[in-house]
Amino acid sequence: MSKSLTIALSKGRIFKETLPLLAHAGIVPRDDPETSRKLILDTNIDDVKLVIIRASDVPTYVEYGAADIGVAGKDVLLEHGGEGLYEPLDLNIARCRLMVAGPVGQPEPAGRMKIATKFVNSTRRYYAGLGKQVEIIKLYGSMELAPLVGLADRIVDLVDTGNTLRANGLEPLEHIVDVSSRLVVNKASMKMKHVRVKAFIAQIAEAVAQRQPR
Ligand code: PRT
Ligand code: MG
Repeated sequence: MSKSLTIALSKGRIFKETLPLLAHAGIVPRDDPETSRKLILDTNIDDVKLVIIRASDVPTYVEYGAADIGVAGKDVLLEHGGEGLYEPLDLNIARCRLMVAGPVGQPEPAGRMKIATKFVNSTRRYYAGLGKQVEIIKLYGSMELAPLVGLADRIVDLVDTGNTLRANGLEPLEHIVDVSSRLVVNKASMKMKHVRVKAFIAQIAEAVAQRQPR
């Protein structure tokens, strides 16, 4: 197995917030995924490449070894299931909260509530833990719309500033879990590329520790 490193990232907030951490490890991409259409980015180091994929695909690429390392939100990892990969480091970036939200001032309806979300597994676990029977409606985006059009009583979504909820007449109701992005590592890469992967993790950990806590 070659000792090259492939790192899987999504563009947008995770890419932006990971860049300074990579720089601390001496890795600088040669292209900007926001402007380039390339899906594989070379870096200043010959055998280090970045693959740019959907946030929710990162655990799959890393689990199957298409990437040695990845950066994924805890929300995504909770949905994917964590058994197939290592999660050695909390990067403390792209932070937000997974929450239950609903229309402002609307009390909980009697009977089985309808909950719209793309976080089906986390939602199921949360309500099972409360011992509440709910109907989960899987959506792929724009969850905020669901209560406005009568598709659901509540949504489960990520909240940062709360502006998206407010703009749609919704309010945060229950906090499910704090979310931040994690470094994930392929299990075989951790063994076969041990020295290189360990050194990389140590450099990223140092960069995280040096950042000001938010
Ligand atoms: O967009 P795509 O479908 O490709 O995938 P994605 O939405 O999962 O990717 P992306 O890049 O939007 O998010 C990547 C990761 O960033 C998520 O998996 C989270 O771990 C993390 N993150 C941090 C967030 C937010 N903050 C966030 N605020 N992801 C999404 N949001 C959205 C939220 O879903 C809601 O629509 O922003 C809106 C709420 O923000 P506020 O500030 O209005 O509360
Ligand atoms: Mg998005």
